[in-house]
Amino acid sequence: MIDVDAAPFAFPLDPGHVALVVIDMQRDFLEAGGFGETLGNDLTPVKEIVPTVAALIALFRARGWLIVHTRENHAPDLSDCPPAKRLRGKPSLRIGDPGPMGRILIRGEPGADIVPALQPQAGEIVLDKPGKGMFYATDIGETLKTMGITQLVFAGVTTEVCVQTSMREANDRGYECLLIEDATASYFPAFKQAAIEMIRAQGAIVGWTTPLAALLRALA
Ligand code: C5J
Repeated sequence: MIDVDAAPFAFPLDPGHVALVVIDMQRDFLEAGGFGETLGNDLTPVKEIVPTVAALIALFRARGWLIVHTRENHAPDLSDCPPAKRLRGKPSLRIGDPGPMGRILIRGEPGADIVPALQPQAGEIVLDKPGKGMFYATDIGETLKTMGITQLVFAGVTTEVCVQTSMREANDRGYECLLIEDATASYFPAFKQAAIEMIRAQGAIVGWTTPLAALLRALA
């Protein structure tokens, strides 16, 4: 075990059983004309973390540790998108509508792909998920179990929605979860901060949090 300086106390990283999960770093959430912007959000905070997420991915690649990239998206016929999700709110474009990067959040469309700077490499898992959480309607649980993964390090967007939901799902399934604070973002910085505090409250009730620098120091 390698002790990583984290909150609320050191995270005991197990090099043989850890994977990185990069949540939804997709063009639809980060780029102009995508779903995030159609909801009226300022993209600045989510774009800012790209270099830190790239450094985290490079760290895992250098050690040959598993990396999972998730993409929130839906089938072209929207059969996996409940009306309650598609019709919620007043976005200028709804899921499935044609936009400047193809149909919004539809599997295979340019906007649903991961941003160019964080493209997955061969051997890494790309997980398409129709929900906020990475375990809902996916087979990732079986895959991680087969690979002997017991710890998940989290990054990506947005902290309080798909990252936090996936961490909570993972925590309930028995994974030890570490969130890299500067490799995650929300359109609402206050929500990011609140999510970080909720995750690590009450003795790491959902998991641990730490900046990338602390993980780098521990693995140096
Ligand atoms: C949202 C996500 N915010 N990836 N998706 O709708 O957090």
